[in-house]
Amino acid sequence: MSRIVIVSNRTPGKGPAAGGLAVALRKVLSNHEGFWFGWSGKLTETPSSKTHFEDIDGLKVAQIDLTADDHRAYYAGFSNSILWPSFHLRLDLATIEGYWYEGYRRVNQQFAKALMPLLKPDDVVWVHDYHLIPLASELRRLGAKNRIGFYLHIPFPTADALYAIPHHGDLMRDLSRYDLIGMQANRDVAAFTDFAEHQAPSTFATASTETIDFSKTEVTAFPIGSDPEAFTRLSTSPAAKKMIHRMRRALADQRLILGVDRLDYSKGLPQRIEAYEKLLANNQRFRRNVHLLQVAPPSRDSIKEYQETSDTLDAMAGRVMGRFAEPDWAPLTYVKRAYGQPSLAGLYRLARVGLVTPLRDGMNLVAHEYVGAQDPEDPGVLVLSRFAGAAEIFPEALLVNPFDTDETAEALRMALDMPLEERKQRWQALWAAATKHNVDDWALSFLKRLSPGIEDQAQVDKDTIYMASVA
Ligand code: ADQ
Repeated sequence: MSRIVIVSNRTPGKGPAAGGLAVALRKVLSNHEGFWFGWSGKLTETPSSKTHFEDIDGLKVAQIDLTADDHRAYYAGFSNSILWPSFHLRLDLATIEGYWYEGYRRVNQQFAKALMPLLKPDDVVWVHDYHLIPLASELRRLGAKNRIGFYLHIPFPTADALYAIPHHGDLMRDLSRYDLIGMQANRDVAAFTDFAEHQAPSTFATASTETIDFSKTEVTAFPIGSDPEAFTRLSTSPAAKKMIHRMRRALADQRLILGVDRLDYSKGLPQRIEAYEKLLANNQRFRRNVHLLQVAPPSRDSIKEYQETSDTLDAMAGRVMGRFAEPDWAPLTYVKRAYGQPSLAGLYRLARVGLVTPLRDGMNLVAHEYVGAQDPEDPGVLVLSRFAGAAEIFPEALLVNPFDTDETAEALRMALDMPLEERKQRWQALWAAATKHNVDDWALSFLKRLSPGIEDQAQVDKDTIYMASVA
């Protein structure tokens, strides 16, 4: 029976998994033989070829350490200062340092060298995200004949943004060494296909580029989701109720508009605050009876562009406070710490408006989680960027162009004024889409496409569980 090997930049840690994705992938590995491979989180002075094995609550994990220099070039450098901004179409925020690519390549080679001896010939390997694009090439170079799949958790760039990435030809050739590539949305498959079909040579290429053969690689959208039923349960858990109680005491009869994001320039936070400012400026009647809560814990804060986004947000939140606050009313709260899923579920459930307005995003799981946590008898309204992958499956949200803050302000007004019947109708459609695209089915459908034998295994697992439960 094939084993499943999941590879990602970081492996899950001890304690409860932080997100639906980690939970779903852990579930895959509890139903199948296999292990999770990735970086340990430890930095060493000199390169080490040792792999550490650990059993974390029944999950088999294999980890390697990286040197601080390699990690900087691979993670903060090439992955998050070149690939992340370019894939999100923020070329203005990309910083290009030539040597980062060498570090990125070296780390992928180190991953391959450590993983290769652990692989059996019929193992199915599932690689996650932009940090590890070259991994299949490096494994194949060492002789791997396994089925290898790649899932991209961020959007795929348009061709001209792709051409701005150093070594984009190598990266695309690397992608052609996978058997299956999963994208977040149809939009991303279209962008990939556009490159694959035209393959215009880079303006800066010194030699004419050889056409890349994508004929052995299947590229398909596998829209990721959350576990909406788990969020329904979480939203009435004791921790959620405690959060709701705390918030109700603070809000009294103010309606809550909620944003929940990692602090990242792709999430459109300054534009969101500007839209809220316009809502208050244009509609005096909302003053004193709405409140915006933005939860945005810092991420990747060693990167300058992330610090600048944080400073911009501080200044904007201060401006809105200065313009509208009264001694007994604050228009917004901006919280820079992360909350666990039960507390988040409480906030989602309480919020009349879920404001999810990234400038560009893969899927965006906060949108799914917000839908999952609503009270079916009194659901809130999702205001969603049309540039999030989620817009493809949630047309019943109020879709906005996040760059147009007048439009977002108007959507906020509509959401706050929306009658209960319309809120229910829209939410029912969103709920149906969120459950259809749940994260467990997402993981299985990717694996079944990568290796059709997996389906039988899943069925065997279900039968075994059934037989065990009736025995
Ligand atoms: P992220 O950019 O991290 O994910 P998102 O999908 O919105 O963004 O959230 C991922 C998880 O982080 C969710 O479970 C959410 O609850 C949690 N999270 C976000 N903000 C939080 C906060 N302030 N406090 C606590 N938890 C928070 C990337 C891509 C997405 C893609 C996912 C999965 O950017 O587009 O959908 O991976 O593929």
